[in-house]
Amino acid sequence: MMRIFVLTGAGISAESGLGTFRGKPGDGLWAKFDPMKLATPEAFAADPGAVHAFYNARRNNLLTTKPNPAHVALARLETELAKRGDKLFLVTQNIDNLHERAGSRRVIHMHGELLKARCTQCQAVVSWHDDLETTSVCPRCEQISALRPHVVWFGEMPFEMDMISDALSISDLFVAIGTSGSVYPAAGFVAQARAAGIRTCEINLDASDNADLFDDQRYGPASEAVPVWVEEVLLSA
Ligand code: BV8
Repeated sequence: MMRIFVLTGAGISAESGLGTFRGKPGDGLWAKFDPMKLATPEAFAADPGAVHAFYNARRNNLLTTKPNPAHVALARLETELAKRGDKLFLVTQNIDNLHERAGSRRVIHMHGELLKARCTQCQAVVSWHDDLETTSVCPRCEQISALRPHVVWFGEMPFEMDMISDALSISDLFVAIGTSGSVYPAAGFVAQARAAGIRTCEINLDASDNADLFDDQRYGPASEAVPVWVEEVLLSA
């Protein structure tokens, strides 16, 4: 049984019109927001309105975008591998739902999801497509001003780390797509794979911070490079 572990980052959604964290300053959404300052519990405690505005702008933008061929290719890879009794384990750092909308059935959102809100009182996680405000009411416990975006901020523990680590340790191939390799613990997965003797491949627009840790590197826009790579995997498997 062949097991492929794929980690995606902001770069896979760039061609769908979503900003990346370290892209060119001033491109689109990121011109007016500094994610490194706003994606923190401290920022939310100090100025919840500003953090809500940051995520509301991204949520509204997300609802106007669609998956690109890279997302579609990974959904096809999942289906085709399953048909042969092989397995794709897809982990994304992204909080968008483009993998799901492209047809991926199993997606681990280690940094949470933009279209969900979490109640800081009752911990309920609810689907949320509208603007979140300090006046928003929890649909479960009806507490006012207790809802936050269901995303992992800097300094917070990413979700499903045990499951991710277990899946990585039994994989035959680790592929990082569209990630700068600058945020931990996700950026540490390639070193964990290498230590376990697992082959590693990076697909990116250009070399990431930890490019030298990858056995193979493929460069180009994800919407072109990912479908080509998927085709090769399916022809060779
Ligand atoms: C934690 C959700 C600990 C919110 C995000 C050492 C060890 C451990 C931790 C740390 C450490 N040093 C520092 C830390 C703390 C910190 C960290 O790593 N800081 C960095 C800045 C150094 N890490 C954390 O805080 C993490 N938590 O460590 O908890 C802990 C332990 C015990 C108990 C409690 C806590 C939490 C990190 C998660 C933060 N949340 N997102 C939101 O989205 O607003 S991170 C956010 O930034 C993204 O989710 C993503 O993970 C990251 C950005 O990374 P990328 O996805 O790679 O995006 P980027 O823009 O950087 O790169 C885009 C890439 O795409 C580029 O390479 C580009 O070339 C490429 N690209 C562009 N266009 C295309 C393309 N590729 C292909 N095609 C294209 N068209």
